[in-house]
Amino acid sequence: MPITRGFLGKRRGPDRADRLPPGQYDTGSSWPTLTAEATPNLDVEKWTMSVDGLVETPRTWSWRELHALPGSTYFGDIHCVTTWSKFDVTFAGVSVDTLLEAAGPLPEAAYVMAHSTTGYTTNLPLADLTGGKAWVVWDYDGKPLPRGHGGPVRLLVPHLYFWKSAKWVTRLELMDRDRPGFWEQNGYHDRGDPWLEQRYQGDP
Ligand SMILES: Nc1nc2c(c(=O)[nH]1)N[C@H]1C(S)=C(S)[C@@H](COP(=O)(O)O)O[C@H]1N2
Ligand SMILES: [Mo]
Repeated sequence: MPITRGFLGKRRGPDRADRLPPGQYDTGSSWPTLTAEATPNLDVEKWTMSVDGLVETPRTWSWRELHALPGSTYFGDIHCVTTWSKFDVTFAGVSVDTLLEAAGPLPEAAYVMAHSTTGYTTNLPLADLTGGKAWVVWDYDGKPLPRGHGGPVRLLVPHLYFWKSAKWVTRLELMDRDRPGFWEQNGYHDRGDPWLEQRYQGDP
């Protein structure tokens, strides 16, 4: 079948249908807000980012110190377990690799609990936070991250369902075994890979 110029002209990068994990729809330009707790008014002068637990050297960065680290940007898609996906988003901040390298994970560290200032938690395999797959971000589309979306700072783990991207993140705790976070205790999957449709406990 001949492909017309008009059809090709509408395409941006890989086929958008191929970028939609099973059971997801494209939310377009809208970006739903999903928050279990009250949105905090986080003061960056008091906020700190820590990496602790099973590490050689527990580390804590102030807002200013975090911004002095080499920056890193994500451009791509995000996927929420409530079935919306959003294409072509840009976040900027620092790679989680940079923070982990500074703290030095111990050999027995295999899982991480991400903690928010609000008490929200979510668990992840350490391997899902390394290798350029996860960020601590404060900038969305070239502007400060909106408060409702976790501003001034959130975790970003875009290859997993978005509940793993803890808003108002303040701490990454390295652990030797997996422990369920907030949504995971409430029936959601411990890993949450959208391409495997790991939505609930018991899914593959
Ligand atoms: N602190 C905190 N982080 C959170 C949540 C939350 O309720 N509290 N919800 C999670 C869920 S279920 C999703 S889908 C995304 C929603 O992010 P958004 O509101 O920016 O779309 O944040 C995740 N991070
Ligand atoms: Mo979600």
